[in-house]
Amino acid sequence: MGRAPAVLKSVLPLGKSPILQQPRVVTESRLILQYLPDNYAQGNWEPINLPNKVRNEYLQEFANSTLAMKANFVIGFDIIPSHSPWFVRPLVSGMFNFVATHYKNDLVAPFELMEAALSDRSPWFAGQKLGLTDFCMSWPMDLASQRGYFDEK
Ligand SMILES: N[C@@H](CCC(=O)N[C@@H](CS)C(=O)NCC(=O)O)C(=O)O
Repeated sequence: MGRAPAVLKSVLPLGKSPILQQPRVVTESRLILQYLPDNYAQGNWEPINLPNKVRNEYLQEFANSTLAMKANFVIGFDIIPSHSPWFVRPLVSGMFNFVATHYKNDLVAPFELMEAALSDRSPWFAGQKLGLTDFCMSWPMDLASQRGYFDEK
């Protein structure tokens, strides 16, 4: 928090990134991700049939709410010890590593659901071809990957 350049506040009072500025201001990553294919992908990211459409709707919501929320919970507790003064760090680590581990375990079921969603027939989270859902998954999964919240093997 507080790391975004102050100039962003001139576009959006929250001063957060990402912000799409042209041809009009669009904020919130989910809306930006929707805006780009709606205006530039010429239907290429559209689900190819009803089952893929239903799957897309569900997994997009899952990525942006369930998965992102759980991943944010883990990182929220995970970084507290390294941001606390050195003299209380052992105590703080003892307390917050415990909570972070609890929330890391809470990610196991969502990861299993994601694993089960992929198959030879549906190799993308969007279904039979790449779509918006795959990009929505990328933020929480990048976070989880960089922080080592799952076994990539
Ligand atoms: N719900 C917003 C979240 C925006 C947000 O929290 N952005 C973070 C980066 S991912 C930020 O700008 N952090 C810098 C800061 O808070 O100063 C979205 O999805 O775009």
